[in-house]
Amino acid sequence: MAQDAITAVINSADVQGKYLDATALSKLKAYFSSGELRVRAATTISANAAAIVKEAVAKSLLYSDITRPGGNMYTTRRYAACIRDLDYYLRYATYAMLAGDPSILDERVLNGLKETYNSLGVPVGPTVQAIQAIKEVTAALVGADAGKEMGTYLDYISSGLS
Ligand SMILES: CCC1=C(C)/C(=C/C2=NC(=C\c3[nH]c(/C=C4\NC(=O)[C@H](C)[C@H]4CC)c(C)c3CCC(=O)O)/C(CCC(=O)O)=C2C)NC1=O
Repeated sequence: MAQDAITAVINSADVQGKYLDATALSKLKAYFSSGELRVRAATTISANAAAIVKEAVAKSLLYSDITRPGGNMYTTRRYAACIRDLDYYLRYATYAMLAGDPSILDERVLNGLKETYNSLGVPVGPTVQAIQAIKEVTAALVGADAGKEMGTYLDYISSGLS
């Protein structure tokens, strides 16, 4: 089950049958105090999602061999599938950023993804490059603090694919 920063600390205290300790409480405090930042970043990202992906693709994949005959992004169908995948990564990273927890990424994005990519010949290296470009474009848009937070979850997807 996907969880969030709150259920994560509660579950781990409950396993021990204890109240939240100082570490758990300070984790929660950090999560609550960054709440407005998270919501503001999510609002900006959702209003600019298509532009973020487009700019990230321009920075990373466009005009490379991958978009030419023989490349995995060649043909409109595959190009569109790639853009759609990047859109998923941005959207689910935004959910995880709001939740303050990466488990939703394991559950809904990374589960079986590597196998799917391998069987379709979708190259992981360029996919990770595009995700890293999304990270840069997003940080430029939402600012350093929220950008760093988003970066955590975009990196989580990158490592899950590699
Ligand atoms: C929400 C969770 C979720 C994810 C993550 C997801 C990914 C996903 N990407 C796919 C395909 C694909 N993914 C790509 C992506 C790329 N090719 C490249 O060269 C680029 C580097 C890269 C974009 C960055 C392409 C081109 C295909 C189509 C491959 C094919 O059918 O030949 C497929 C196979 C089925 C399909 O074509 O729709 C899945 C399941 N689906 C999901 O439901």
